[in-house]
Amino acid sequence: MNYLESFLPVTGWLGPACAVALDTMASSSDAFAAGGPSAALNPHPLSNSMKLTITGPAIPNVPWQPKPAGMTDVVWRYDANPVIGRRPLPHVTGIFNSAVVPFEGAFIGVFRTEGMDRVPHLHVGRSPDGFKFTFDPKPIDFACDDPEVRKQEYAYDPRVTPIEGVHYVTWCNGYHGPTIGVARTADFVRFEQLENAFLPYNRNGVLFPRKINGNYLMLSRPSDTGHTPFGDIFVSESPDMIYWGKHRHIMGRGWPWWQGTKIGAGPSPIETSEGWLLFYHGVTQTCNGFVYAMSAVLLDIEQPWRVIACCNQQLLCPEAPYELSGFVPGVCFPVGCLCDSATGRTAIYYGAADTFTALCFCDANEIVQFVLDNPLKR
Ligand code: BMA
Repeated sequence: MNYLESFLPVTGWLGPACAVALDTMASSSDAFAAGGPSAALNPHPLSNSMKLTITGPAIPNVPWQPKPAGMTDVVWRYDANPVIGRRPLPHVTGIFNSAVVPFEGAFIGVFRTEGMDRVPHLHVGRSPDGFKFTFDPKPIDFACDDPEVRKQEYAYDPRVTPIEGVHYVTWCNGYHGPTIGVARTADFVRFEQLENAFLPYNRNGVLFPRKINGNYLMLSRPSDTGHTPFGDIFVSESPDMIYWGKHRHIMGRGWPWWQGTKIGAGPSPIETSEGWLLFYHGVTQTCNGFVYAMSAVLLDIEQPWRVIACCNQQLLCPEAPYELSGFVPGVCFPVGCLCDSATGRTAIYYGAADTFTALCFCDANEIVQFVLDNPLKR
């Protein structure tokens, strides 16, 4: 067993019957006694009593595949991955780290597209079913009256967040170094670019899907100009999506090893009765470079800088061939998430090896339970 495998979910914990509703799910934390100093010993009382409620759209046509028989992990891959393969368009080396949302009964998204010069741009893509996509051939032409704001040396890792009927796009925007670009659209045809949210250098700007106490909230990860060897998740507030302040630290890199180097928010958080469910990436450094994996954390609803419980292990890490072989081997980078509030069925779009777009699935009920039962002890 290598050191990464030593943090994988313990085989045999849930067994084939684990895709059950939260209120009927039995917990067994004993299996985690060997999981290191952060292993949880006491299951959260939600296990046997309450039913989780999820606030968000019902997405009856959410892309979905049931958990494979015998699967003991709480996150499982689409068996026909990747959904966007190598060289998906002429003159395009890859489309990855991209966000998808439900739109008018189908799906739409903003996609990181890299050409033969490897400079990333954002394109709109559409899908009838969330599995097969077509892409606008030209990058998004953001409308913006201020030429200084419109300067965009590159654009990558977009997130799309609907708030009060408007879709906001946030991305890593090249303005004398990476910062967080912000735009809004009503129709995915016209995009209005707003002020960059922060001074450089910053990455992984992710909006909450509603105002909290009257303000917009954005997660971000202050960084440097390169392949940043550090990084914690912060949250900032804005009354108008222009001026951002009240910066609060949410959580830091460090322990355990899978997230020892840096962490960053993934898709927009999902509102649940147990807190905001945030999927995020964590990075560890190896003798072959960085390895990117995914986990989940629950944040307080009204004060999301307060962590209710952070999972004590990664939930998805590079194992599949398309995650291990590509431009940057060893990357699972979650960016988009579709959660059906009626069932908890959740599809997560993640970039694989900075080359492909892949899908994985989970039950939000089960993830919340798993995080509560297996919290990181810092
Ligand atoms: C990060 C970002 C991501 C990328 C990841 C792995 O710093 O640049 O876009 O997927 O590195 O290369």
